[in-house]
Amino acid sequence: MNEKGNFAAVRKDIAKLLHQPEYDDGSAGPVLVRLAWHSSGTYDAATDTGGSNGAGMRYEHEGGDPANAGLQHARVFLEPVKAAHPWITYADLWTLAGVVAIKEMGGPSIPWQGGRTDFVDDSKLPPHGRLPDGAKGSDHLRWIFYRMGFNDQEIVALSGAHSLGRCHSDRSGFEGAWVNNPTRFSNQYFRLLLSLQWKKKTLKNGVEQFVNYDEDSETELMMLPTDIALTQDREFKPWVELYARDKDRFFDDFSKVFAKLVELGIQRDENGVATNTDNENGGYHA
Ligand code: CCH
Repeated sequence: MNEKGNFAAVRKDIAKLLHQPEYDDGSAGPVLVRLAWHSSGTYDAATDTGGSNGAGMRYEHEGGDPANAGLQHARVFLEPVKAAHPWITYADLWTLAGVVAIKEMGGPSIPWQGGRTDFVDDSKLPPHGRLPDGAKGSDHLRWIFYRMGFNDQEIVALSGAHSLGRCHSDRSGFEGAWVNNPTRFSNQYFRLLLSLQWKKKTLKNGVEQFVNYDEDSETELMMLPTDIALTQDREFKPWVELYARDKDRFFDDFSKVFAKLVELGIQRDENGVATNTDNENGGYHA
């Protein structure tokens, strides 16, 4: 069988590399989800710039955005998969890895289509500052996500990805995990947002976040100011409440919105082939 286009084989190899006993909580999954999100979340609908096409994070302009600190780990995890399937573009590999990781960690199946290119169009490069800043509030979240074309419900659904992974003081300055089992996709993030008492804490580096310390288990969980903002905003809060009590609804909505996220800026012809590969526009292939 011709290996080119065999995304099922790529999916299998991504699933196999998730188990990383030496790394974080033992899984590459969360950081791969963040790679998929940050590669896509630079999109600006008004100017049709940014987005996953081009895999611009390979280069200093985008890879060097402080918001992307730490994502080199995710890219390195995926190098053996790229080596085994050299026909796949990085833009497809990074978005597919997020989709596979979510499923493997117990999350929903997410529709995904290949066809992104690694062609970097200089006129479409996103400036720094397109990704959200966890120190801010709900106005900032709307400013960032409306720009991509998301609404309030979609903002809250996407935020549920914080049931995965953790903050690292040497990457974002924040520290800790949102939930007790950060390698399991669930609606726990929403349940804890509502059920625990969150107290402001200033870390040694001066960064402010919210924490809950449980004396019985001696564990501290955290929330970003942007996470807490979801419970303090009249439009966001009902969605937090809905997703906290209805896991199936959260999984359905998350699947749709993550599929939309990784498609931002990808134009396809009627056969599903991505068409925005303008080679004459001063871009370059890697
Ligand atoms: Fe996030 N996220 N995220 N996030 N995020 C961080 C980590 C993860 C914000 C800030 C941070 C989404 C939305 C937001 C993941 C998925 C998503 C960190 C810690 C910060 C800070 C980084 C570090 O130190 O390593 C803010 C602000 C927003 C605003 O909405 C969305 C949307 C998604 C995906 C759908 C995942 C997964 C992680 C864990 C990464 C890891 O390495 O464990």
